[in-house]
Amino acid sequence: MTTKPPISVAITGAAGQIAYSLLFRVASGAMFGEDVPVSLRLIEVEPAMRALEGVAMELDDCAFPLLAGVEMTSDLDVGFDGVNWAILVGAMPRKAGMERRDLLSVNGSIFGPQGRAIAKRASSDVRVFVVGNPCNTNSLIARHAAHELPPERFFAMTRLDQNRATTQLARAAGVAVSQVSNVAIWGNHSATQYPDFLNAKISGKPATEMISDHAWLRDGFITTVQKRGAAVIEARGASSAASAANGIIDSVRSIITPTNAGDCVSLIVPSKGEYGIPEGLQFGFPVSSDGESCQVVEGFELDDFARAKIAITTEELVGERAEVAELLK
Ligand code: NAX
Repeated sequence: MTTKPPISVAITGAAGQIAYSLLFRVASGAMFGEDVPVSLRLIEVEPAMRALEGVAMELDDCAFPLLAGVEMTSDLDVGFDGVNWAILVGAMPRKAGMERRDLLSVNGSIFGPQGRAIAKRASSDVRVFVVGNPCNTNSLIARHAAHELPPERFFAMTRLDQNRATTQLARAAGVAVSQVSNVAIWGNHSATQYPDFLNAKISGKPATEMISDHAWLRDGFITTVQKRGAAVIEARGASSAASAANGIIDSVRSIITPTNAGDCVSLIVPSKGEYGIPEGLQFGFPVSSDGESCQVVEGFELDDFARAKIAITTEELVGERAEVAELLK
């Protein structure tokens, strides 16, 4: 029997498809460890509460020994009360004919109030991990709305992209995925992201030494990773869910666990101007954790090709920030 106090985790979009792959793994101990109880706050919009009740029934029916409690609510003040982690998955998907600007402002009306409720209600050690798209800018909106909290508590997800890139590199080199390290995803979690092969390592050596087809690295590799989400939708008829949930588990674990020496994890964190990225953007960087806090890893080699790619994704994020400027005051 474990005697550790439970970690309280709020998850929005809890009746959605990513959550359906996520909640059961969190409750089983995959996120915080097999000796750490968890208490779940499942947050949904009113129309999804009935479906959420069904999910909660299934959590009951698993009889997870680590699951210390499940609460369902559409009230943000209740949902974020005392939580140690806020995992923000629910968002408004882009609908046909919707401009990016409309999408950003609709999501502003979700992530602004959530940020404020987190600042007001959550535990003083709260960390916020944003998945709902456009996740960089949604995490920027939440961070600004929760200006009482230190900015470095706000993260968003590029880990699914890192994992996708890792598998592509392993396949190309004919090695196991465990041999691939130091894979960074730069910038926006969108089709402009830059998956970095130049600094990636395979069996401890530069990926560019282990993969001779450099034309593929500069083109096919990058576009495969950038467009993988669309390829999954095309094949499955639905967007990535289990792999996204897995990315969330990997991300949180990598924030609370020291990073191996010489390796990095891909996370979206606030820019302090590293690598010339405008300060304040929520930007995908190579990051390392000491188990308590995360730092952008300095010293990555960026050639002209990489700089040009990073400039494109930076420009997109600067544009998104300008479009939600009203929400950042
Ligand atoms: P679903 O549409 O299956 O589920 C979303 C759920 O969120 C719904 O149940 C909806 O009722 C709920 N919701 C909407 N607004 C809410 C609010 N204000 N408060 C609480 N709940 C709310 O989408 P799903 O496939 O689970 O994807 C969720 C989000 O993850 C989407 O925005 C999606 O684009 C994003 N993704 C992000 C990824 C990343 O790497 N950062 C990858 C996967 C995914 O595409």
